[in-house]
Amino acid sequence: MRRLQRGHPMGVYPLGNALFDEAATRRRSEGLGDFQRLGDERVLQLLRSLDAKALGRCSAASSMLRGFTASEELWQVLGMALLLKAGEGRAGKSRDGLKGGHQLHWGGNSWREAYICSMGSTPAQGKMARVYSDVLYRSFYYAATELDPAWLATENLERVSNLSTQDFLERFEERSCPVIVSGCVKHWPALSRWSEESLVRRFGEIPFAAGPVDFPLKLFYSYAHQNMDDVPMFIFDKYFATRAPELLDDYEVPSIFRGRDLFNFLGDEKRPDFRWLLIGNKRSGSKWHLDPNKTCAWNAVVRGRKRWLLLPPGCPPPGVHPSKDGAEVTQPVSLLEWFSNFYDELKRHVDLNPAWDLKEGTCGPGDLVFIPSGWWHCVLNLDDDTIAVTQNYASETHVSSVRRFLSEHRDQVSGTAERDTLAERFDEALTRHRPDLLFASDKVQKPEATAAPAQNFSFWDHLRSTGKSLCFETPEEPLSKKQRMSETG
Ligand SMILES: O=C(O)CCC(=O)C(=O)O
Repeated sequence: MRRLQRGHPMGVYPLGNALFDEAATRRRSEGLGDFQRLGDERVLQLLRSLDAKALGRCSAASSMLRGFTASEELWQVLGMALLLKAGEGRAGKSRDGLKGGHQLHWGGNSWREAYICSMGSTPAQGKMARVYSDVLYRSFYYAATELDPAWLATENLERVSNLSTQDFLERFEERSCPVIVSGCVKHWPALSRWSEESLVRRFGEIPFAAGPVDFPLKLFYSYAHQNMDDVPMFIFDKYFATRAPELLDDYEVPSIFRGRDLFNFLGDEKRPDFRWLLIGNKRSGSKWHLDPNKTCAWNAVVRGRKRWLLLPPGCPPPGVHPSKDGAEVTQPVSLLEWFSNFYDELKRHVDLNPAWDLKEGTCGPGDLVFIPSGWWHCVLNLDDDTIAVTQNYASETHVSSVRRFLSEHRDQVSGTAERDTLAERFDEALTRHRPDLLFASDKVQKPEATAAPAQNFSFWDHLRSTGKSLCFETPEEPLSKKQRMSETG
């Protein structure tokens, strides 16, 4: 059994624990009043429509509502709204004059505490809610469970070093094989220049994108060290080259990729987004996905370690649901929830189906992973202050599938405001600079990579194949008689 690192700070427990508390049902009905008939998800949904003041008033009404209103998801939305307004203020386009209004400060250990402190108030401390709810407990459980060493045990992603461009092309890119190139970027100045301390000194007030909001870097690190999120936010910023151009002096495109990106012919302004800075703490990371526009990518680690899982084209992992046309990918669970509930299932499936060629590996500082076009991948950061740079590119080896994607799936083209015309603009650029490729790829038009028939797993497949429901296990503190009989407030 994986161990919890701590108990829920507001006294929320899994629903099953209510069996041992005689007063649980009465406390719920009295504590929720007219809302007692609603399921927990519905109650939470109602609370989502309240502002911070109303949430505060509700929380004083009963211990049950104290538990519900402490839910981090409610306060994260409010906190992110503050960040968005601060961003509008910075850009000088705040509609409601909030420029110079409340800024988010990361005081405390949670979005709730941060928000309340940012408003100049002090969060109420101490009183535990003693609420039994899987809906409320679930995110805390995945935020507080230790990583399972079994998730990190396999290393079958090929690892090479000192690779020439020719070798790389012949052995990996042309064959669509992922690989870790050890020490590929160990000479980058970034390896000695980038860390929390030095980056905050250089760029502490500069905003970087994490999810839908921009965090000033200093605030981001405060958040990253002290949050209770099951999906910790991390910096994934495509604008870093304009926001902090000095960062470009600290790294270079590795020689095996240099000068081979055909999208370069479009110029920096017109090409699709292609480079990102990534900074995150342990447990943050990227859910299963495919890279945009059928590009290949490299991802180089500057600090910390990243755990990689990759699956070939046409092999979506269990718990991940691509739509029929591939336009949407739904992974309803968080990354850690996926590892907790689906990793073992994937391993069993891989044992039975050799086409599901699961590759697993860990990259450390100076290492780089190559992700071929069309490969599924997810990434878990294993250390605090994990920093990486990633770039996507379109090269000669897979230009035909990129061209086909751009012209046949225009609505799925991403990373550019002019998605409808990217196919023609790319072809024009190739006509000017590499007409040979245009001609060759017109003739080749390889069929889409189909290493194995696509198969989706549902929640019910999970139940059928494992016989297990998704359940939480938690250590329970013994209840005192007083707590068992405690009344609603
Ligand atoms: O480092 C990460 O979190 C993964 C980035 C990634 O997978 C991507 O950019 O496609």
